[in-house]
Amino acid sequence: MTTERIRILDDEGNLINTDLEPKIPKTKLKKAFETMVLLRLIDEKGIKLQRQGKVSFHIFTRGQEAHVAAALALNDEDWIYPAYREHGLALYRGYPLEDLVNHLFANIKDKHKGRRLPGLFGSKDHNFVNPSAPIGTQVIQAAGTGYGMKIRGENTVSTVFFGDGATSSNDFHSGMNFGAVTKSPVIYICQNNQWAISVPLKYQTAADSIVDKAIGYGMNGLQIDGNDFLAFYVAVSQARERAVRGDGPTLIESVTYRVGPHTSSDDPSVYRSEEEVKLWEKKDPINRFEKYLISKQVLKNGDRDKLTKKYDDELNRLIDEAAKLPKFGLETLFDDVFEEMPEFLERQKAEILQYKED
Ligand SMILES: Cc1ncc(C[n+]2csc(CCOP(=O)(O)OP(=O)(O)O)c2C)c(N)n1
Ligand SMILES: [Mg+2]
Repeated sequence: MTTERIRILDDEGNLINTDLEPKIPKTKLKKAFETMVLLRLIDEKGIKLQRQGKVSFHIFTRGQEAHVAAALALNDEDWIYPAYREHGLALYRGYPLEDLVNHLFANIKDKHKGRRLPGLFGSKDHNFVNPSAPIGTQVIQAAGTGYGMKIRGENTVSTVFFGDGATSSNDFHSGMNFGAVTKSPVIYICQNNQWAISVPLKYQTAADSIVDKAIGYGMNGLQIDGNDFLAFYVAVSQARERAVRGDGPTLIESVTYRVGPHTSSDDPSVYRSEEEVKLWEKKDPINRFEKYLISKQVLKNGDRDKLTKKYDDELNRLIDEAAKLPKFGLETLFDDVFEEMPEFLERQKAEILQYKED
């Protein structure tokens, strides 16, 4: 069995479900659209910088930009455990673009001191937790955070994003079960983008759909068109209402597609067809949202080009500045681990510094 998929906009961006159409202030809609346009540009620039050897790695959000809707449906105090394609949530919450660019360059201003893969960033100020590289680990972390919120009687929720591939991990099971049994305020969002690098969805589950798993854990389940901004917003809003009411967690399956490669290290042409990608490009979340916003007079024809130009200029400026800055020295690898550095590390540090001088 599969729950009915929530869709409010059709593939072209026409409103097809007026009953479910959410009332969102125009300023928020506009800000969300701007964030999505910015994400697309970050992808375009990020991969070029990686190919030029200026940054070491790029991870794509292309095709999955509708996740920004979750930032509008949540409160800023709610915690977000991202996977690694949810940059839009941090940006919408005010994470400075300059910090993101410096992080991508792993330069001296990188808040993560060059120690994390570019794109795997977090921010304590924005309740946006550092992503974990091992797939799925954030699911159980988010469940624990939700349980903590419940014990403290806080009016907040813990939200976790993960991929279809992550549903095959042990942590998915533990995290889903723990959240459901403790009736904690957790929102589990599976970005089912059909692929886990080169492994297609059919090898992740024998179930008809990922949302069906909610039944087995005894929790609420919603399936949405994950390229439909409005459906994303409505599902997260509903899940949040339930969670803070004390009715427990929800699993949201967002059916979407990873239009870009897995990362800058991947070549998807060796395992999937061009036709499949083209089919999904027609369901582009930004185009659909733009059409809706024009119909609501939030945007005008031509506004997107102006926004793109504005962010293009801003990104170029930040990139130029970031590229000029030096990297953290090798010796900083030894910082922040022990309050007092053990003798064996002192020795290793001295050895490294010696090589550096050679
Ligand atoms: C435990 C673990 N196994 C394998 C990997 C290598 N790996 C990195 S991303 C990835 C695919 C994850 O797919 P999915 O959860 O669908 O997320 P997507 O990349 O599609 O957004 C894999 C297998 C890893 N990081 N951690
Ligand atoms: Mg996937």
